[in-house]
Amino acid sequence: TSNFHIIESTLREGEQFANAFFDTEKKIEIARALSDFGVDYIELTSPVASEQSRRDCEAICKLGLKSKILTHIRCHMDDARVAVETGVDGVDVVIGTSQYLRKYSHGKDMAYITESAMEVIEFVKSKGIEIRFSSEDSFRSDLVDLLSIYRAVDKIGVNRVGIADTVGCATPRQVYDLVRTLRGVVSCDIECHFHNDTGMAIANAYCALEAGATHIDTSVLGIGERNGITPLGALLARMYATDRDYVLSKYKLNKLRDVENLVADAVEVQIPFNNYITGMCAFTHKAGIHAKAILANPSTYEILKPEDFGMSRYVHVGSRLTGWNAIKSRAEQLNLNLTDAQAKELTAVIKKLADVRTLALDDVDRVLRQYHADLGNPNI
Ligand code: HCA
Ligand code: CU
Repeated sequence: TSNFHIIESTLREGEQFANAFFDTEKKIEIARALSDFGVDYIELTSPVASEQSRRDCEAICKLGLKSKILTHIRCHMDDARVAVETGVDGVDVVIGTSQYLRKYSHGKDMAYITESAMEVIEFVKSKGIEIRFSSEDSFRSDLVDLLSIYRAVDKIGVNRVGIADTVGCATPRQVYDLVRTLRGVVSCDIECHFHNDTGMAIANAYCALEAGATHIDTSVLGIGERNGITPLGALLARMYATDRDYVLSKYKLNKLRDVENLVADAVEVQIPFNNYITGMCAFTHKAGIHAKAILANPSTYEILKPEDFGMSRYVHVGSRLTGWNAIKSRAEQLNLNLTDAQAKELTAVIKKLADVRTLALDDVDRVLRQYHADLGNPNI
């Protein structure tokens, strides 16, 4: 799983999100932010999608970003001819291989698909540009068909082959099996793309890496067609838990929140409350038992260190579940010293209040200060 690469598709898959509209300036701002963050590749909408899409693709290629720039096209010479003129470092080619797509989308058989794939690949390669060939709806495609086309494109020298769970139907075990099988068939890199319709997109990405995939497609906050794909932040959370040093060395994790805010603003959504790493409660500890252990050693209940992501830990102190260790610690933060017995007594007061309604931090602080002041005036 180590040594994975991120193909960041906010500016391609993400543009397929219902709310997404990125003008040139916004695309450039997002591309710069992603490159600065450290993603390996930035994938852009096809230059044949519209005139402006083509111009934007060219403009982003000219920025000289650290990330390599890709565009995403149909398996078609008309598209390929335009793509290679944009200045991209690589082209991601995709064609539907499932019975559904063959019947209801392009209507082509496997022989035709293979032939046009070969033509497009040879052409893009002849321009000295990276090329990836992917099937669409891979998990509802015939396995023999898939493996034979991947074997053929691997032989003529694609940089990567791709698997896409276009409809979000795949499970981690199916992903593991398919990628494992494919790993035995091709020698090139393997890219995977997972939709999240049934909440599998992160687990599937992880399983793909375990099985030998090398590249994972992400988008910021997971935005994409329908409910989207593997979120960038989620994949990084997962991979940080697996190999912290590698992830820390490669990505500017403390910029994650800025990147997410940038995209959230651009597409007019809120960061979900329970978002990986950046959600409002991602590092909040509430129950007394948790708070006590966290104050003694954060690793007890945290596998992600908030400071590695530019975030901070928060110990909730205003609920009926709050324990005295948390109250004592809060008092210390306010420079008010309490004995254990006093902290316990005060905690009982706070729990009683919090049985009526949860207290805000301000409320707790007020009670705390009052209690402390009263200690100096025992007659009041
Ligand atoms: C789509 C295409 C795609 C392509 C994935 C890829 C998918 O929008 O339907 O090229 O890696 O999900 O199949 O996004
Ligand atoms: Cu997709």
